[in-house]
Amino acid sequence: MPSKSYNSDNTMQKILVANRGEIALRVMRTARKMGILTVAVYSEADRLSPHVRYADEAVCIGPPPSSQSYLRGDKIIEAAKALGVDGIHPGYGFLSENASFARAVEDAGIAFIGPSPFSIEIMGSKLAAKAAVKEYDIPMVPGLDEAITDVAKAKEIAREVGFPILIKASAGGGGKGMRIVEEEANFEAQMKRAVSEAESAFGDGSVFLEKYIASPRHIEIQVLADTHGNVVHLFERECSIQRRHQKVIEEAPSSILTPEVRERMGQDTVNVARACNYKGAGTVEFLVDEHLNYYFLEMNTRLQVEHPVTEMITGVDLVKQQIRIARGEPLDFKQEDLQIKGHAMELRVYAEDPNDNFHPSVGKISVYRRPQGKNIRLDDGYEEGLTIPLYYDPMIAKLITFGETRPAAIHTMLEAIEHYEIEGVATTLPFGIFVFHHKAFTSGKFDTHFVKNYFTPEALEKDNRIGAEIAAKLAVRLQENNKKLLKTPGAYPSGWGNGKR
Ligand code: MV4
Repeated sequence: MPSKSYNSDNTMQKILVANRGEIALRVMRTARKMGILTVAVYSEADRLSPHVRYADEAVCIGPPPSSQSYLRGDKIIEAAKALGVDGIHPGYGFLSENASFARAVEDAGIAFIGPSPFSIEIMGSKLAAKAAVKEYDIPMVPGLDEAITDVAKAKEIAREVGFPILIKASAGGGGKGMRIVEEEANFEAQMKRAVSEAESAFGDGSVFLEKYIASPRHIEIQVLADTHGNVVHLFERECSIQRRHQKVIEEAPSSILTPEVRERMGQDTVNVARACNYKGAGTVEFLVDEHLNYYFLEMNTRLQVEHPVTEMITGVDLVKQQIRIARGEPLDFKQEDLQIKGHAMELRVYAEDPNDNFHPSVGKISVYRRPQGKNIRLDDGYEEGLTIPLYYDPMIAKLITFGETRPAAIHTMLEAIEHYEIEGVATTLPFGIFVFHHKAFTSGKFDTHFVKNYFTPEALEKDNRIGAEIAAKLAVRLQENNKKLLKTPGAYPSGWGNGKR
């Protein structure tokens, strides 16, 4: 079904970005570099936002709540038609994995810069995804990969698979609707709870069973697929440092994969993409255990928050490739042209207070000074004097650093954090200092339980003192050093422009 309005004379002149904040800006920067005009949409809460000022044109689409603005696909398409837009980039979150929206965009004769509604739909259901990849021999967690409601039957299967068992809601996501069952005696009660929870939370009580992997690492692989049958993977990102299913720190490559396992996971990722006739940028998520056994979990059919670490180690601009693919052009490179160069870290800087259980700390950013320098990339969506609205995700920025080695990337991250000044709201910057100093993190011996196992606000206090000392020493060193270290204008491995507007 060639629903694309693409033809070789039509190179996409104007793109609307159906998103806000840092990701809207990030997409528009690449569009501009490619000579494409940009259209921003914004809610009444975002009138003064950088993404609105950066765009060539901007349209207000409604009141602050997402349900009345950034989730209003109809209004967004209407604006796109009125302004003669020929491509819509959805960013992440909001409408990015909404198959109906993707379909409505294409029906309006506009290119959806992302996969087909068909791929989005399949991968949107964990069970459909498992069924789709079945013929490709992708490793999956032992269990039962179909919905089950019969408790007695489920118990029998659980016994065969072996405890502990994880019951997952088919319609769940982000850790919602999961229940661990440690032993057979608890199975019936837990399953009944899981079903009724799934019913009330998702309106769909179907659940499935998996062996519970107790201390996994979360490793995902980036994939790009064009409309000419070329599919390549861009290696892995490790996202094990998360808090209640919210990622906080990501890196590429992972410190534990061997070249051999990386190669197999890459091949499997390409096959997952082929299994759903994928097109565009996507990510395949795996759980990896302590023996480096890995298991396919799901596929995310969007550009991910943490995509910059992949860009840093491969030199590929993922948004540029997304746009090229949407225009029907082939990928710029082949698998054998890609290699991992160096190491990248990303810290998500949230307006949340790590001293107060990561409570959102929205309000006005009274002081905002960016760290800058070689090997530092900052993807942000705010400026000094702006207010962080309470209506959306409270992420202020992504601080990304690069190094020849993992320790070098960590070192540069700690320096960058020290030179990042944000006042007026509490942020996760101190939490970043805690993690990047922690032995379990620096040694690479950690799993998805890192935050729960090691983090306390008291540990933060100690780090703050160490941080102050480091900052004082650095300031002295810098003066002596002729400001060379931190004032060199951005030099990314791939020549990334770090310049803000
Ligand atoms: C698991 C698991 C252990 N065993 N599945 C959490 C979110 C969802 N995408 C999958 N998740 C998990 N599935 C089995 N069979 C542990 C998790 C999990 C997790 C996964 C990735 C990153 C962080 C996590 C934190 C807790 C649990």
